[in-house]
Amino acid sequence: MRTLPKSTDLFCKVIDNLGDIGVCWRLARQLAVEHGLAVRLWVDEPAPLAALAPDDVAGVRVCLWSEPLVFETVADVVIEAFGCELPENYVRAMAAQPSPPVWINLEYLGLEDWVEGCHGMASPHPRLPLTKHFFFPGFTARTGGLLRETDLLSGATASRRRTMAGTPSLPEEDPLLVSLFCYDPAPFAPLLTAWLEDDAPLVCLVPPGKPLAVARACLQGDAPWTMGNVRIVPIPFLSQDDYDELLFACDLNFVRGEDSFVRAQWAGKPFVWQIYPQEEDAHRQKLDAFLDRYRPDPCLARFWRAWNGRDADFTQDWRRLRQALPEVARHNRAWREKLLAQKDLASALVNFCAARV
Ligand code: TRH
Repeated sequence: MRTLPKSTDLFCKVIDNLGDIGVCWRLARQLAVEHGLAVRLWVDEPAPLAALAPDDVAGVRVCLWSEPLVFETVADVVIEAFGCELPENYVRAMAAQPSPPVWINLEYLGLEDWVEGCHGMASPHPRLPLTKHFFFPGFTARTGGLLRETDLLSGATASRRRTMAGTPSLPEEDPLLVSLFCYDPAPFAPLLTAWLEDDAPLVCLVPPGKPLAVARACLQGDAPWTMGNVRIVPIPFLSQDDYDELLFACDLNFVRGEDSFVRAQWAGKPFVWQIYPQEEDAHRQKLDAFLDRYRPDPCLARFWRAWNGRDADFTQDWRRLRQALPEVARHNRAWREKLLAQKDLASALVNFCAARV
């Protein structure tokens, strides 16, 4: 009979931005709520978590990661998120257990084909009787899958009206509702020009931080900004659950990094992805690798590349994309169906560990 793990220690370092802790929180919550594990989420900087996840969740204890780590027990499953390097004293305690825990290195989302070959690979510790396993989230059955809560789609009752109600004095016509989550080099100025040259009414909701700084740099006066048919409306930073709802509610989502990118795919709405920029343009290959899998309408692929810094005529590219949005939405719903056939990441992780505890 397989033994199921009962407890997990999940270690997360907040490097920059919100993706690392965003992914770790979702995983911690799902392991506790859906798989009954006692989860300790060790994080070196808890402040961003308070904004993402304002409510406590039964089964998840958030603990401050300080060195040397203060702990009493070692969990059955130890997850090192994104190669964050476990505290030395904790690793020694792992090795001293009568039966050592399952040690998982949770990797960043894998986009390229080589990920299948590396998913699940074992790496023995050079000195201690411990083995670390690499676990890659990804888009195929031979990877660890994607984070997806069981009730994500059944609970997706996002109300467009509710989102709209939060935006003051909207235009009379039914505008295209857009959310904008991006990094600073996003070419928002030419996009805004394209929106202004287009006749379609549009409302763009902008969260605080980098997205608002990007928008503000192109605008004058106080928010909210209205220019012709276009309104740019700052919104507060939302909890993850509310942000998910926003993605379901909008007609077009600009997302970035890793976690919001995956959530936009579950929302099944048209989205534009700004990939996390890497040295020597490594991210461009990843973007192309994903486009090869996802195979969207060519005008969307072109728009994504433009949004990620390639040469573009935004006026023309935007007009084409806007006209193609119903088709893009259809394609995304079919893409979502395909992804739904995969096991979700938390279940895949629990199965992987159950075979090894
Ligand atoms: O913040 P990011 O740019 O994170 C990035 C990536 O994960 C990248 O891979 C990693 O290397 C780098 O961090 C260090 O984008 P991402 O991944 O979309 O994470 C944002 C999180 O913030 C996500 O969990 C959604 C959440 N969020 C909210 O909860 N409320 C909000 O209002 C917004 C705008 C986001």
